[in-house]
Amino acid sequence: MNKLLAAFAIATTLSASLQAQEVPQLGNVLNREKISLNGDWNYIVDVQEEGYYDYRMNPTPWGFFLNAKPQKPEDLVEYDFDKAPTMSIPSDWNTKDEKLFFYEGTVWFKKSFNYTRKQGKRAILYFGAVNYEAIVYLNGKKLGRHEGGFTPFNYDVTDIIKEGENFVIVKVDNKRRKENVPTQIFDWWNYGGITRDVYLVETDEVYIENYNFSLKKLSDPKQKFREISFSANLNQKLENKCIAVSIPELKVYQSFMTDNEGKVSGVIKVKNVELWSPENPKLYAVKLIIGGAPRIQGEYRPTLADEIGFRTIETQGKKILLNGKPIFLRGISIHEEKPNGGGRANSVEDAKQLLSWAKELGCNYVRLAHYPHNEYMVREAEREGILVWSEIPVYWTIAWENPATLTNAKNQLKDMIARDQNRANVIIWSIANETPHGEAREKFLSQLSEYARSLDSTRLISMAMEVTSAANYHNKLQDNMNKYVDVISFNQYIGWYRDVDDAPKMTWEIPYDKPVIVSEFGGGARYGLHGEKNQRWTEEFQENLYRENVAMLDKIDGLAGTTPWILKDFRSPRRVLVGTQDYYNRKGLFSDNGEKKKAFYIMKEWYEKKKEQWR
Ligand code: GCB
Repeated sequence: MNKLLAAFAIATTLSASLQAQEVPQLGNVLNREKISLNGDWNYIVDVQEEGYYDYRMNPTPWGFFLNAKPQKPEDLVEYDFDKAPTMSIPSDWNTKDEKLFFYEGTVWFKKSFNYTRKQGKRAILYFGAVNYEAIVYLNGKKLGRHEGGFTPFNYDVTDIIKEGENFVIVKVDNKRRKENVPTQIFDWWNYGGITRDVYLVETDEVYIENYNFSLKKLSDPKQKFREISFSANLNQKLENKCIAVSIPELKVYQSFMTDNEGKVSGVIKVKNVELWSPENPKLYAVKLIIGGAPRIQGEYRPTLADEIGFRTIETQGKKILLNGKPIFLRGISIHEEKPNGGGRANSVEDAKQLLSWAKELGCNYVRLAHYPHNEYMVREAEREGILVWSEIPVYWTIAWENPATLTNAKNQLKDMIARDQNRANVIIWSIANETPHGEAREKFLSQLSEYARSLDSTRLISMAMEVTSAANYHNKLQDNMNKYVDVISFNQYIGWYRDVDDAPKMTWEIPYDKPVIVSEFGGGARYGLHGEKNQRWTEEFQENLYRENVAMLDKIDGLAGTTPWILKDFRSPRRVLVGTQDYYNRKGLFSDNGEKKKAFYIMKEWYEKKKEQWR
């Protein structure tokens, strides 16, 4: 046996006794004690997955995850992470390395770091998102595989992390596949990589995994106090542990005892609570304390802090009620792309810039399309009083009949909800976009919507549908999925993909007693290209399309909101028209460099009117 093989044998025997495991998502990671593993990671582009499969396509025990080094001069090791280039993480590889602009395949990433063990602490390796598939290793030991490019996942590595130097290796694969979620084709850039933050979270042995606060609807208008449902769970099934909730501004200090599942739930009564709304995005400082208040001054009690807003959301006939009052959602659709140029947005600054444009447009609401965006975006929107529609990438023609595809979609839904369940601004979970009618789709989506409701019964469920019949300028929405949603949403492209100049003639029939959101409309324009209003790609064409569309939307009965497509031009491999598109979908109200197109002002004016009408 050569030395490498011997080392591998020892490593595997040793590791057999040591455990690392995927654990349920940690809620509120941003406010936990943690070490950032962001920064420079070495990377190796591996087109044929040489680092994973041998030449017979069997997984190789000699994979790159070992981070092997030659031990003696004659040893053959055909890779070396330490000689490989570095990429700053989080990022997408497409805009970080020009050779990888169109790349779809495997890239290996490695980060070495020093760790000092702390008595009584657990170490949890957390990834905000990796697109699309991640296989993660710590010190050569596999932690697990995660699928889905926009949701967090984490592994408890307490037993295998070492004092001193450690290395994490991630095999990232963004190949598109028919059975994936999203499926093989979609109209946005398939940015690959470790696209969100990586942390080593340090928790206590017993910690709060996740928790939920939600304001109950008023049961009696004369009620003097409000009720907040609260629940939380520990990482272990420990009975009779105390979890206290403190909300000083509301004079709340309340203790709950865990059941034999390590869970607590109950009701907190509050007086004079200021409700969260776009006009007053009030957040309360909240603390969760394991063990309750220290009886002895200075005694350690594990504490998790958050800022929580309280509001209710519901529908009544064709109205959406926020805090019991009808609201019109003045929205805009947004892709998770940096405000200037392309590339995945991944920072607070990106979120602030994108949201400031939405605000300038007059928005109180955004559709975060077509997948869960990063947590900074949702939290920043919450601080700024912007409501959110959040969705999973069940987009176009998913493999409806494949059980693994449904499981994958459910996991993404569960993880999206787990992360953002305490954000007051998130009001709608959307489970699909523009999916083709048929029995298999109905079975799939009905299960998904029931699952969403079982995870969160306090928010609205929707999906972006399509107009199914349009004869003699009469548009009728007919979709069997109507019974599974609270809000009827649909995309329509009158004036762009169909019926140019016919918007004024259109009539609408949406035969459901539910609020209506037009989740997309719009058309393309190249910023700075001017001409007649009937000339495609000019700003004037887009401006006219918006003018006609908003006039038409005013005729839709039950219209409760709109999210035109889209805030900013975004990269898409489907948009190949040279000189005009250049791999950008040009439907933005802003160009890819953040310049306003003329249509922006049409939309802004209409939203000013809506604001007045719905005051
Ligand atoms: C749609 C899709 C969106 C596309 C858009 C377009 O209906 O939902 O993802 O980007 O149309 O520009 O065609």
